[in-house]
Amino acid sequence: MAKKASYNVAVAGATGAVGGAMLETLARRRFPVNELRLLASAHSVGKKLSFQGQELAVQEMTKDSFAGIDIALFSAGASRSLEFAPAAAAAGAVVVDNSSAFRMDPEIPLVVPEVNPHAIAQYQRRGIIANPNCSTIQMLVALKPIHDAVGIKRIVVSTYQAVSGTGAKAIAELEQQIRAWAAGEPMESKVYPHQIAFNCLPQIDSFLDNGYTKEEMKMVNETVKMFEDPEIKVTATTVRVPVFYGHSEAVNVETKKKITAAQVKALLAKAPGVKLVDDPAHSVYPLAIDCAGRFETLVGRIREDETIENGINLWVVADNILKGAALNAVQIAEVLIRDYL
Ligand code: NAP
Ligand code: 3JM
Repeated sequence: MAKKASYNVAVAGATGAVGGAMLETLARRRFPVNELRLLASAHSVGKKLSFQGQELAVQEMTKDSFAGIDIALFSAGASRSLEFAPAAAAAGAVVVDNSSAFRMDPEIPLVVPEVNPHAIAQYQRRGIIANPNCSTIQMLVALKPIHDAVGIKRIVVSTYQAVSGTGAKAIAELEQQIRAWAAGEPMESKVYPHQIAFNCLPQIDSFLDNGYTKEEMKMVNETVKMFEDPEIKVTATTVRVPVFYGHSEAVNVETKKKITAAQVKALLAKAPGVKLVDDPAHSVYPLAIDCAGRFETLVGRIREDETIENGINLWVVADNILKGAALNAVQIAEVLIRDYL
C-alpha cells in the first residue's frame, strides 16, 4: 500500500495542558497533519484553538468522534481513555494514550521511542499504545544506555515533581499561594492536601496498601515492563515541589558490571534524546528552570557511588509536559507513520 502524504489526527483533551502541548509539538516537528480534530468535554464546545495559523473549533468527544481518523492522541484522563479509546480503535484509529488506563495491560505496548521502539509493533493487537508516566519516561531515557552497556540490577529514585503535572488548577494554586504569602494573606489549598508553596509533599497520586503511592508504583512497574526485565529492582519516593515546570530526579543505580563516571558521561553524550549538562566546577548541572520547552532530557551530577562496588548517581531533569507526555506521544506517532501506517 502506498504511504499517505499526511494523516488525520484527533487530539482528545485538546483544551488541556498536555493537549495544548500536543498541538505545539505536532507543529514544531512538522508532523504531516491532514485533518486535525480537536476533542474535549461538552463545556468546551464553541472554543477555538489555533494550529499552524488556523483557528479550529473544539468538538465534544463521543464514541462517534473518530471516523476517518488515523491517529488519536489521548490526554483527557484515565476514565475518558477507558471509555473512548476502544471506540477510537474500533473506528480504525491507532490510539496513543497518555493516561495510566492501559499501561500495565499485557496486550498493550508501553513505549518510549529511545528505549523500546520495537514494542510499537504490538499495537496491532488492540489498536492502542500507552505512553508511560512522566517520571518513568525521563528516568529511562537517561538509564537505557547504561542498562545496555553494563546491565542495571537496582534503581533507587527520588523525584522532585512540578505542579504542572497535576494540570492547570495546580499551577494556579501555587501562584495564588505565593501571591497570598507575599501580601500577608491566608493561603488556600484545594488541589493538594497541604500548602505547596515553600513546601515539599511526599505524596503524588493516592496511597496503596503497601504504603507507596500509585505514582511510585508506576515507576516500578513501568520500568520492569519497558526494560523487559522482571529481575530489575526499583524503589521510588515521589515528591511534589513548588516548581511550575520540569521534573527533577536523583537516581542511584547499581549495575551488574563496573562502569566509571567517565564512561557514563561518554555514553550519555551520544545517547538519543539526552543532553549532558555536567560541569560541576562551573556550577553547571541540569535545572528545572532551564528545561521548559526543550525536547531533550538533561543529565548531570554523574558520579560513582562510593558505598557499593558498582554504582552510579545521576541528576535527571526534563520538561514533564513535553518529554513526559506530549512529545513522547508525538514521537510514537512518528514511528507509527514511518514504519507502520
Ligand atoms: P487538564 O489540563 O486538566 O486537561 C484535561 C483535558 O481533558 C481537557 O482538555 C478536558 O476538556 C478534557 N476532558 C475532561 N473531561 C472530558 C470528557 N468527559 N470528555 C472529553 N474530554 C474531557 O489536564 P492535563 O494536565 O492536560 O492532563 C490530562 C491527562 O493527561 C491526565 O489526566 C493524564 O491522564 C494525562 N497525563 C499524563 C502524563 C504523563 O505522565 N504521561 C502527564 C500529565 C497528564 P475540557 O477543557 O472541556 O474540560
Ligand atoms: C498524570 O484520570 C485521571 O485522574 C488521570 C490522572 C493523571 C495521571 C493518570 O493516572 O493517568 C494525572 C497526571 C497521570 C499519569 O501520567 O499517570
